[in-house]
Amino acid sequence: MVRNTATSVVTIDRFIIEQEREHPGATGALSGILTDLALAAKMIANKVRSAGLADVLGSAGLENVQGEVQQKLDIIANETIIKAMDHGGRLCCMASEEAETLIPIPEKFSTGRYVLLFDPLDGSSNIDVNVPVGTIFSVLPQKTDGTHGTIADALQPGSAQVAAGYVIYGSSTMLVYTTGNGVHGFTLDPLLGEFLLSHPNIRMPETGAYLSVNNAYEQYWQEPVSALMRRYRGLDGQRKAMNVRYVGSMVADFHRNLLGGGVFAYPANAKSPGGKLRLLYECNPLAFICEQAGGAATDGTQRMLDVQPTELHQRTPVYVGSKGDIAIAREMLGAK
Ligand code: AHM
Ligand code: MG
Repeated sequence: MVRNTATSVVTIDRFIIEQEREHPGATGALSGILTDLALAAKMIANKVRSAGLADVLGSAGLENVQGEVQQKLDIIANETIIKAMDHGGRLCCMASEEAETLIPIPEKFSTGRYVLLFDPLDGSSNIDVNVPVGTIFSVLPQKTDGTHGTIADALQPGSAQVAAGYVIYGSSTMLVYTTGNGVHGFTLDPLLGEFLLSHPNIRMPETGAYLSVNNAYEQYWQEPVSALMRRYRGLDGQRKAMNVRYVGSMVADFHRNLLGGGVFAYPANAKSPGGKLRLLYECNPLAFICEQAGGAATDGTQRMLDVQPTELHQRTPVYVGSKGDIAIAREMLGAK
């Protein structure tokens, strides 16, 4: 008897359309945003792949072989996303970690009812040493009435997100996203140029093996944070020791912990009293994904997704990961 052992091949486009069918009232706008983001991700992946050749082709500020001026990769990624997303008629505005103010939709294009927030290339200082970097995105519904969005549309708590995701440019390129209906991962087949469903319905283990934190800041942490980290590392005898794994690229550290279980933490410290990472472009999208995979996230005082943002580039402390381990953080930090 010949058994069919083949698993079905599902492209991201088909998966997005099938998910949309489960929502009879859907207009297709959100699906269109996700499809366009997948295209932008492929374009950025191409650039990241040849980043090591930047010196050969011409370094920043110099002309490359085509006579074009080379730009830094995070600026290129930023422009790639803007160009892929501004003309689809689905967005009312965008905001990026690389842009100081709101990015408007040009007058010549029609607008839609969604807001896109993104970090085009997180961990970009790692590019030169060939460590994975990532793109992070968050989609919110427009809450004001005008055709063009305002800052109020971007300053919504993470619980208002209708979609969030990230792309990791690692040993393979993966796109992971949620629309509030589980977390699904797609791996880019470089020959086909397609993202294929490789990690359907990702679930995060209840407790984890990995702790991702920059221990160099230990001397600047307040005592409850130090005590929490000692707990995670098994030094107070209350918990099995976690392994410390810190790449310095949030997407890479988060991705490992999402699949294997664990905690990513960037606490406030005396040098960065408000934390370092951005609420809108980094912490909220990853918190949404984490919750959807069965995990949790806190800023050390309350659920991350409940924080009311007050400014576009707001920074926040963050503890995101396996539910059981974040419960320990909440208890030891006195969070809600
Ligand atoms: P960036 O947005 O400027 O790239 O900074 C964000 C990065 C994260 O990816 C990473 O977790 C963190 O900064 C590392 O910071 P540090 O070197 O202070 O540990
Ligand atoms: Mg960043």
